[in-house]
Amino acid sequence: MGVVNVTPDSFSDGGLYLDPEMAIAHGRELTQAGAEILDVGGESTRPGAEPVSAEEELRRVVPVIRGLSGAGSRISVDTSKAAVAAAALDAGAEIVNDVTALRGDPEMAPLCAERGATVVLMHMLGEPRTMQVDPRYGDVVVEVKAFLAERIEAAVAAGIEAERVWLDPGIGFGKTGAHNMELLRRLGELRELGRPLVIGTSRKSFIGKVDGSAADQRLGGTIASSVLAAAEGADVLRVHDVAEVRQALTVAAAILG
Ligand code: PMM
Repeated sequence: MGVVNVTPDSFSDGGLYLDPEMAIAHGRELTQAGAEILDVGGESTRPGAEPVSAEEELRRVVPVIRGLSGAGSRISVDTSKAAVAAAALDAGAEIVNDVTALRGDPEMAPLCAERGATVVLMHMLGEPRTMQVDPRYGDVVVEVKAFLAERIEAAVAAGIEAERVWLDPGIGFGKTGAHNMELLRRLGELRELGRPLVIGTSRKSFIGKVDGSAADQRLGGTIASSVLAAAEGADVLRVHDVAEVRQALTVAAAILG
């Protein structure tokens, strides 16, 4: 899954693709590089980010989704707002990547049910504005797993087919570096939920906490964490650097047979 952020303020690529033509060109490059899915987002969820109105988010993502639809990758929309998801699905998206796991907007679950969308349910402790202020868990893996199990039930209760639910432990969303690494080390426990796992480590600050690297210098850490996540059973890797991660995964798979 390649990341197409149409935002002024995402932590590693904010402002690069605000112009729809630039975002579409970037998405096409990621498709060429082997992205099976493009995740188009118009609201930054980086720690401390301020929320964006539905109108602004729509203005950012809809032209980009329209421009990328049918160009070779499936499209997901990274949003927590039902109005944005509805317009994105109309424009050609088929996956709704909701970092609030359907808790952000009461209309989101019924919309996804009615439209037969695939949904990504992600774990986040708190909300982006405050989530990195002293996050605490007893056992982070047990708690994230219980949360995701509860969100699967909520999705199914709202009429979303269980087969259309993907799960994501939310690397960096209300977690310390140690929490993120514990989750990545024990992904097998989340596989027991029986649904595809999405993992997004790309350029995230837990990498910088290991070696002091800045956000634009974390390709090696992104590759290492993505390959290890795949080896632990991750199904979808949400990354900015599709060509490099794809090559790493292909070589790792060839070695492991
Ligand atoms: N990370 C970001 C945004 N959306 N969605 C999912 N499902 N999983 C993630 O890990 C995730 C996400 C933040 O990264 P960005 O600002 O580089 O897009």
